[in-house]
Amino acid sequence: SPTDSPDLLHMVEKTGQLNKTKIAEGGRKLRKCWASSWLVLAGNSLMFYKDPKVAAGWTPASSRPESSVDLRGARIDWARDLSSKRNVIHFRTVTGNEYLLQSGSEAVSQDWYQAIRGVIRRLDQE
Ligand code: I3S
Repeated sequence: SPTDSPDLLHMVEKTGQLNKTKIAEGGRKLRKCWASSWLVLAGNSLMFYKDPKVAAGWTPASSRPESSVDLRGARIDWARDLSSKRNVIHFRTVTGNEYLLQSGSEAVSQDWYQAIRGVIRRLDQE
């Protein structure tokens, strides 16, 4: 967990707000429930918080996320038939948990796509 991993203190790659919904758990389809979420990409993990964490000195070790996914072995692509919304990222963890991430801004979604894909690729090479 983040609180057990002091290395994460130095490894925050990206933070920001996106719309998020989980669409599958262990390969089993879930009903969509879109909600705004504060994302922190750090180390091997993408962490989801209810509220933005913008205080000076904040680190992932400072507070437990609502949920967190291990990006090792994950797959990412653009959601095409999975939502009527624009700029929707789709990713799937090795355990079969699937999420959609969305922003009204194409640039914001593109930046997140590249950042998450970068982490997945780095982990693939380890
Ligand atoms: O894939 P779906 O079922 O069209 O997803 C829509 C629904 O989850 C809907 O909620 P209800 O299940 O209460 O009707 C949401 O309000 C929509 O946002 C979902 O579709 P989009 O295309 O926005 O992901």
